[in-house]
Amino acid sequence: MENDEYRYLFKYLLIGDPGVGKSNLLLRFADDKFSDTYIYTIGVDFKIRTVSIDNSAVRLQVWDTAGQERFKTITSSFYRGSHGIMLVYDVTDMESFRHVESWLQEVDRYGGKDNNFIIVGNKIDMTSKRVVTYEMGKKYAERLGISFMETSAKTSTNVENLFTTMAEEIKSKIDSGKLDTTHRGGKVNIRNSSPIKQSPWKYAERLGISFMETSAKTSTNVENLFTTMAVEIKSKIVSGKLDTTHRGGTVNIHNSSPIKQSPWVCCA
Ligand SMILES: Nc1nc2c(ncn2[C@@H]2O[C@H](COP(=O)(O)OP(=O)(O)O)[C@@H](O)[C@H]2O)c(=O)[nH]1
Ligand SMILES: [Mg+2]
Repeated sequence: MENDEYRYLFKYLLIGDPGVGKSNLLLRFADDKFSDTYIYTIGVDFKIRTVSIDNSAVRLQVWDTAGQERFKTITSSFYRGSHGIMLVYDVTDMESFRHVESWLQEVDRYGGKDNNFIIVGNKIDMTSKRVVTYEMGKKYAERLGISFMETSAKTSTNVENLFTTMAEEIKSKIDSGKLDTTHRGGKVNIRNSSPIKQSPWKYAERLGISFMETSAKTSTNVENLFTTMAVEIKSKIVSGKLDTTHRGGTVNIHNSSPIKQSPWVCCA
């Protein structure tokens, strides 16, 4: 299902150490591809795929991050507006499993607590190199009350399941009123300010225009503002709604003859 009609839009984040397979999980899910080499993600990037959950179209906007090299530079704005976080480790790399805890602390610090979580042990196809057993991962997640799944981006094992299970969990929370998503994607949280009145949202909504409040001084929502706009533009391009063939370069003056004099010399 790749049409543009969708009832739900969920923002997922993929986090975890470098090399655990975050980008490949996303590549497998979004494009059904796998890359044998490390995929270089600069900062953050995302892909979109629409899936069907209980006969409802759910658009998943999945954000991929670069790991360690960006560790601690991923800020609250990245977590803001997200619904689900996939914390990935590599079952052949004990260190990446140990780091799950620091990633959870990191998420906590930046206010990503409201998210649905799942801990993901990836690369289970590499059976002879496995050092983190299923039981270790399962027990750890259970103790924290977090969902757990093992995957292989290479063989596709559980990848579809991973993304749709999380969507099911989020959707059922929304449907049962446990999760308010009204203002997700542009959630404003300005310290010491009085609650935002409904009106600006309503006004923008009535016009069908996106809306966000910011503070350049405190950085509130600034990152979010620019990336949300990028998301919207990119998804329009990806879905073919926006033709960018001639953007940014080609000049096309109807019925004009070629410029005869130097365009720089004018009006002397
Ligand atoms: N065998 C195997 N290799 C994988 C799997 N997922 C990723 N890799 C490999 O692990 C390396 C890092 O993958 P990448 O997706 O770039 O990791 P990221 O840094 O977490 O985004 C690459 O060489 C991938 O081919 C998997 O499920 N099985
Ligand atoms: Mg990556």
